[in-house]
Amino acid sequence: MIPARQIWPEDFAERYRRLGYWRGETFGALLRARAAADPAHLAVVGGCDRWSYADLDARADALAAGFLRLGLVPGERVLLQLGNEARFLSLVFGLFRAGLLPVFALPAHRRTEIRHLITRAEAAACVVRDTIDGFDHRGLAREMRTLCPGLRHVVVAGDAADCVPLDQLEAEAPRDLPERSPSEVAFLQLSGGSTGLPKLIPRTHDDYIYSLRGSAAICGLGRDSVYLTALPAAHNFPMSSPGSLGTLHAGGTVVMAPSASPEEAFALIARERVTITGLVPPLALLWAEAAPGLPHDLSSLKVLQVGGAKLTPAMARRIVAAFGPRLQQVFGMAEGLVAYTRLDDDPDRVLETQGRPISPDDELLVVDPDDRPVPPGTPGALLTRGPYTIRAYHDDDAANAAAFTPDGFYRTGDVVIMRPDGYLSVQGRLTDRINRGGEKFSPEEVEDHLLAHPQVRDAAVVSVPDPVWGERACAFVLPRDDAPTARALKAWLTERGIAAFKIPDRIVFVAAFPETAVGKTSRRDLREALRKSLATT
Ligand code: OOB
Repeated sequence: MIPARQIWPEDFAERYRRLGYWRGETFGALLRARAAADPAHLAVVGGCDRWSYADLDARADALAAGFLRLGLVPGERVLLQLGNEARFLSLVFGLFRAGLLPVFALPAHRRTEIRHLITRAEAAACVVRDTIDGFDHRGLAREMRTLCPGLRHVVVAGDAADCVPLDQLEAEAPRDLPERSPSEVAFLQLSGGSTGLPKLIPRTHDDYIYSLRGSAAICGLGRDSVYLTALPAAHNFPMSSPGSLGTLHAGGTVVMAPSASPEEAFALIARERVTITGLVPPLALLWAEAAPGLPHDLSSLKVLQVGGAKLTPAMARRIVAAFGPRLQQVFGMAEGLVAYTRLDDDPDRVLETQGRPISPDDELLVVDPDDRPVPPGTPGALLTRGPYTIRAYHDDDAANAAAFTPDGFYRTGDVVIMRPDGYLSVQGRLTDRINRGGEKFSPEEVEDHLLAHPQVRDAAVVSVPDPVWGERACAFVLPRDDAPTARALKAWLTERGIAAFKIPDRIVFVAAFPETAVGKTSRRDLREALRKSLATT
């Protein structure tokens, strides 16, 4: 097994410690301290579960013992695929305490993604909810047992059938466990994927806890804060910006929303007096449209965060019109860097920018294609390094060579303008990665699946602008003699076992690719020409 590591050069690590960013705290100790200080305070609400800090702490202890009893050893990886439920948090802390590394799959992931993640992470176990929204995750996990020989245990929340019931692990008596090291990797998060399937992002206790502390302070979180997890709990934004973990860090309450529909989420906001939540732009627009027509009292909501994809000023105005001046823009990435507009920023910054970074020690460079800084106010590629931005992906030399400069800056792939006041305005991206309302994937991946279809001669997947989603995917398909139907191709992609958000919204059959692209070898140029052809039709 390849150990998961994240290494900053010693002089940087020393500086981050000296400046008090890395305080030598672990997740296990963090929860223990909160539970000791405020045992009866409500930590998590999810479905029928209402757990105090003492409950969450005890459940994490039992789970840590339960996983070790299964025979897992510290350092091993455990894939999680759960809905938004209280158990997500007891599992995460249980794994942290046992020194096992969660790998954060999304509920939308299917066979292709899950197999890739288990294989790349060398996961020894997975924990899944039996079914989510009618999809049988237990069945998928069982299939993985035969496909991935290293996967020794399938643990199921709910109806476990022949798998290990999560209840069994929760019933384990706690045992004394060695404290983990704060500089070790706590978990593997997923990248938004520039090419191919998601890369694995090793984050340490020290670096991630710093980002939680910084985020919680920027968002004004404290004991009385109530955070609603409306986006998938495993995503980095609702987990840490400040998200569920930032809220627990601040001693507040996390409410897990099983659905982000306005009806259900608004009812939870009203019932639990939610003070803050984070949404992607299409969801924020949906909420803004629904709010006037629904009776719920949303007055407790002090901060409405929007991030994950670009929020245009016009969209931002619509959200402010519906929810009042409590909008906060968040621009971040699972690799590290997170920028926020501040709660006391003037409307210009809140509507027009994607904020400024958490840390004074976040180094940001805006550069031209030769990595030379561009003049202020000019768009350029954003490079960053800092106390909570990774220096390497897990076990991926080729990706690391492409994604990091020799002096350790992460190439975000985002094109930004840095304003004189230090605030960022996101302009677009360097790569062809598609961002469909915050859900990212690479066109290559979908093209490969299309090309595997016997009636497809060639295919190119491009992003097209969309007023709600920001971007949607359109597939241009050059069929063989007997062209398939669009419906058949979409069904094919579903059968290939990929997340539904990757299935192109539109499929256009063409007899030839555009003249301008003929002879061009780069897929990027071809996609660009096709995108243009769509704009002129
Ligand atoms: C968040 O994380 P990821 O890893 O799913 O995606 C990161 C990418 C960024 O590189 C950028 O391309 C895009 O998502 N993005 C935005 C954005 N926020 C993220 N693009 C434009 N405007 C924004 N506000 O998406 C994420 C992680 C932590 C906090 C917030 C978002």
